[in-house]
Amino acid sequence: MLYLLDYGAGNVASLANSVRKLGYEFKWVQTPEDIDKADRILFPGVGAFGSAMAGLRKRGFVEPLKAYIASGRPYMGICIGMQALFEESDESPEDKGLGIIPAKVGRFSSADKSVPCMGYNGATERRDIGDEGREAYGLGDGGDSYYFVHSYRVDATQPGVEDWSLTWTQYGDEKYVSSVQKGNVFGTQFHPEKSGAAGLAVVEAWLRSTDPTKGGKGMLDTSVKPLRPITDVDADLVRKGFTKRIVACLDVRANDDGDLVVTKGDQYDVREADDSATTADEHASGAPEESAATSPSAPVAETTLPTSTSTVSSDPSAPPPAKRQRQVRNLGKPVDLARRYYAEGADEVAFLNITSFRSCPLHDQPMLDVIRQAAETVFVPLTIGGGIRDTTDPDGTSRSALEVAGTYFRCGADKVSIGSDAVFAVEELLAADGAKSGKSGIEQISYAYGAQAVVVSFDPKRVYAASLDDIPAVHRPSAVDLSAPLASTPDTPLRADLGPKGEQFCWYQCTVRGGRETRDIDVVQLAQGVEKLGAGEILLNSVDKDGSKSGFDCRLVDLVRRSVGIPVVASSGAGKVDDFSEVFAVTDVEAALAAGIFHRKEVPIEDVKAHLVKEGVKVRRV
Ligand code: 1PR
Repeated sequence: MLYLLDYGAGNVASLANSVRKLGYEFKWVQTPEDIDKADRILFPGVGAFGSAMAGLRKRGFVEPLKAYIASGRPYMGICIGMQALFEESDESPEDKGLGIIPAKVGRFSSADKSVPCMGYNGATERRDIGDEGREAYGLGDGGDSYYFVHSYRVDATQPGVEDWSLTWTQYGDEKYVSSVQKGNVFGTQFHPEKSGAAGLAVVEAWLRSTDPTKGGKGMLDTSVKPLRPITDVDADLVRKGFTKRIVACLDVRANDDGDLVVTKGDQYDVREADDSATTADEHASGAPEESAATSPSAPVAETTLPTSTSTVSSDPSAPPPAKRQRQVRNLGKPVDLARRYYAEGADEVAFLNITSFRSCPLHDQPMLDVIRQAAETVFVPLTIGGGIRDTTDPDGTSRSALEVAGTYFRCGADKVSIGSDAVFAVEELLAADGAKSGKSGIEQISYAYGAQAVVVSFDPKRVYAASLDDIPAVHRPSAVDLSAPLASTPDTPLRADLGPKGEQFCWYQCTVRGGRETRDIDVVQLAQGVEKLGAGEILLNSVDKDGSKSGFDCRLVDLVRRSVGIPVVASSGAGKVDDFSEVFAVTDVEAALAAGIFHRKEVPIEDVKAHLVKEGVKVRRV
């Protein structure tokens, strides 16, 4: 029997889904005795080295696991499941690893690149494994990309790893071990269950070869094959192996009939344009369109699913509404669209819950089902945002942001995205002169699940000024000149993008509650604050550009990208394929996200990727 090892970490559902999809049955390791009983073990390590080893120790799995590996039965470890094979990791020096591989895990240097490393990259064979080895491990023709998400890595030139290295990969200037194999042990630093078809081929190859009932002959030992020097491969080509990511984003909310739909706004207004009408939210609360997910003043009826939330009554005796209401734009069903984007080549899918389900207990949240169903067939990373904060169930049960996030991870989300609460946390950080409280959702989720699992979603708005002197002194250092090229690419012309009255400057003010409420901090303060608190990525929207199809706000993207060492996703304003090549050409941003043009099929993801390839930008092939 195949066993999957779960030590209470993040998203292990996706690997389970991929195994099921490939037609294999499995059991979860629940007790140390299960490890003894297993014929083969798959260890989907997620999160941090320290919490993984602590989780194994707490459950009494460490010694049985060592004995299992020593017995010669097949073992496949993914990410932390591979790193656990080493003696130790700089991530958590006090927690010893399984000590199977006589080397240690170190940290990526952030001098020349973003850390965590988050994205798709190739895997170059370290040995002459030939067609037989490639087939045994599902490694394809060498042109495939796999999803990596990690801050710690095994230096490929470290003594002790040569005997074990199956493939290596380059990120920035560093060459690291991307898969290991020796005897009955196989491990990948990348997540095959998040790498589309190329990754599923790796899982399938291992499952097939280790299954005697399907003719499997056991694991092929590639460690006996001749070693290739790392310098054999053109380093420049390999460096370019790290791809830019294209992210499809789904803003999800309840429409007026109570159905969960993907919607899309213009400057965050998600209702159909109709000047003579007003919004349901205006009827209900006197407030303009908003993200009910974060609004304490949101009407409860707006939040209730599956009960109808319509404010238009079918009761003939009910008083007519004061004004005709504008309908929430309905661009499709969340899971259907996510599947479509996966098939079309999206490198990631983000779901932003922009409605509120505050009358639902956490475990009945409709978005959990959306993630659960999407994760069954979408094998690229899934992010969920909206409402990741401390909440209270209707029965008074308190739910911490950590518990909310953990619930989504267990359904199949890889990352959670925090919006309003991140702004509040950074305000507190600034008020405390940079002293961390340890209590914010970002800190707690990052500590438990790793920085790579915590995205912060920014919703900034431009504040225009005719001169720098008109900008408050505290925000002046992060003001931008809207007529100048970018600091990172001063020789590349960038069109002027002046304010409505010809203003030459602006600063970017942070907002909360879906862009409704401005706060007195700027994007650079927010970016540096969330990085300090432990966020692993920034999803950078722009209220001004949202839905405009006028291109990304490259000045904003460059400003934020230069202020932090974590990856940034450019979002809002994509209207054509050139907008993607522009943002990648003039900024160092790692990924670009779009919503409206993908939903309306105006610009297919395939066209974006084909255009980027033509422009010399490396992207994942599908
Ligand atoms: O504050 O932690 O509950 O998170 C709320 C989340 O919901 C935040 O991530 C916030 O950005 C998002 N949100 C809230 N209200 C809206 C709204 O539209 N009314 N959506 C909203 C944000 C922007 C992007 C969009 C890009 C690309 N929408 O999600 O996908 O702008 O669009 P485009 O390519 O069509 O231009 P919390």
